[in-house]
Amino acid sequence: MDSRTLIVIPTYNEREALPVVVQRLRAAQPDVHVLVVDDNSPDGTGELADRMAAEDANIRVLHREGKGGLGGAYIAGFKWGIAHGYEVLVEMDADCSHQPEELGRLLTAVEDGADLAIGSRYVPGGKTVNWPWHRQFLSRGGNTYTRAVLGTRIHDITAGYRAFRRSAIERIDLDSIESVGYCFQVDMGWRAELAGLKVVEVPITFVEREIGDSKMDRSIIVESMSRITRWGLTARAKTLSRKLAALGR
Ligand SMILES: Nc1nc2c(ncn2[C@@H]2O[C@H](COP(=O)(O)OP(=O)(O)O)[C@@H](O)[C@H]2O)c(=O)[nH]1
Ligand SMILES: [Mg+2]
Repeated sequence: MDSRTLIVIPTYNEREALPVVVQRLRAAQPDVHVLVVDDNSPDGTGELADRMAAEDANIRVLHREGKGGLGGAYIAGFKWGIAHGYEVLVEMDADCSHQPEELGRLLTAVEDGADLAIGSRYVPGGKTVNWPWHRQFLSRGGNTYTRAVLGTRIHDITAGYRAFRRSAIERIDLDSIESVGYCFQVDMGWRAELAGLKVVEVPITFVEREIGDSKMDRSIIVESMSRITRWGLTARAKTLSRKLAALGR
C-alpha cells in the first residue's frame, strides 16, 4: 500500500517522541502519508509537527484546540482522511510502542481482505516489552472483562495499532461515538464486529515508550469500565427481550 494510506498519529506532549516515530516510519514505509493530530500540546509538539510538515510533503498536521482525548483526535483524523480520499487509515501511537517496522503486517492483512487489522499482543506471537506489571495487569484484565461482558471475539480489543479499510470506517457512524479516551478502541472494535466486518488480529510486539510520559490516567479507566459495562448490559437486555418476544409468539 502506498500514498493512499494515511497514518494518523495523535499527540499530546510528544515533542521528543514524534520525530523518532516519524523517521522510523519514513524508513519502513516511505510512501505512506502521515497526519499528526495535536491537541495544542503545551510542550510545542504542534509547532514542531508544523515544521516537520513544511519539510516533508507527506506529513500533514491537524490542530485541535485543547486536550480532547484520544477518541476525538482519531475521529477528527479519520474524517480528514476520508475527505482526502485515503483508502486505508492507520492508528499509531507517537511513542514507538507501535513499531513502524511492523506496519507492513497490518497493511498486508488489509490487502488480504481484512476490514480492520488489529496489531495484537494477545494472539500467538504477540507480546509486550518493558511494560510495567500494573499496566500489563490492567490491559489483560481489561481485555478479559471486555470479552466476558461484550462477548467479543477480539483478544486485544484495547489495542491502538490498527489499520482500517476506508469502507469499514464509512460503515461506522463516527458522529455517534461518545467515547472520549482510550475506550474509543473498544468502541470501534465492537462496532466493527457488530457490523459484520472482517476483523483480523495480527501479532505485534508492543514496546513500552522510552521517551516522554504516558497519558493514561484514572478518568480513562473509569470511562472504559462504565461504558463497557453499560454496552454489555444493553446488549444483554436486547437479547433477553428478543428471546421473550420469541417465546410469546
Ligand atoms: N491528540 C491527543 N493525543 C493523545 C491524547 N491522549 C493521549 N494521546 C496520544 O495517544 C497516544 C497513546 O498515549 P500514551 O500516553 O502512549 O498511552 P499509553 O501507551 O497507554 O501509556 C500517544 O501518541 C499520545 O500522545 C489526547 O487527549 N489528545
Ligand atoms: Mg504509550
